[in-house]
Amino acid sequence: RVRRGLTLFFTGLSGSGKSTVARGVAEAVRAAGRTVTLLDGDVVRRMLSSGLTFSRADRDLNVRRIGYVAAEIARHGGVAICAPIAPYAATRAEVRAMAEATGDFLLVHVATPIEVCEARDRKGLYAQARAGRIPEFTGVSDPYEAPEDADLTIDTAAATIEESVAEVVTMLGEGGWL
Ligand code: GGZ
Repeated sequence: RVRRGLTLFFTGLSGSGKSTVARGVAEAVRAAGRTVTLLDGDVVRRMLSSGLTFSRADRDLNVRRIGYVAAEIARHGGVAICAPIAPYAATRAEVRAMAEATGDFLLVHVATPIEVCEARDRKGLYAQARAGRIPEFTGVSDPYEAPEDADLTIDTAAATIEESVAEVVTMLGEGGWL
């Protein structure tokens, strides 16, 4: 059976749980027999977008690069799972349009409240941002435009990681992507 390629795009704040959920979903989709490529924020910033800052222009460039690679993966029938912050609605819309030209596109909003992300502060970045040491930090001193076109919204403060992963996997199963 030939299945359509898919770009599964997670968006959310730093510390929202995007990467953790994306990794869990990647594992489950792989176990279902599909070819999966995980384009995680950290790795992309190192391998595809090294040298870019967190200005709007550079974030847009980063997110477009991710979208382009994902769309190519989907063109060949793969599942591309992306997990950048992607704070701007217009740029996400561009990526959706690009990805829908070569396959399917699903947007998952990881809507964990900022208070929770900040309380977790696994890398100490929120504390640094509050102290003014990181100038354009998303949610603190830089915008995050919550999506109005999400195919699914999850909240890792209200559910376990396993439950969050299961919600995404259920959507994929129901839509015929697994
Ligand atoms: C937001 C920043 C910033 C600023 C460094 N704003 O929790 P993390 O550490 O691992 O995830 C964040 C990551 C965001 O990179 P993305 O490529 O996903 O962002 S975007 O989609 O906007 O291009 C955070 C770290 O980089 N980080 N400085 N100023 N996050």
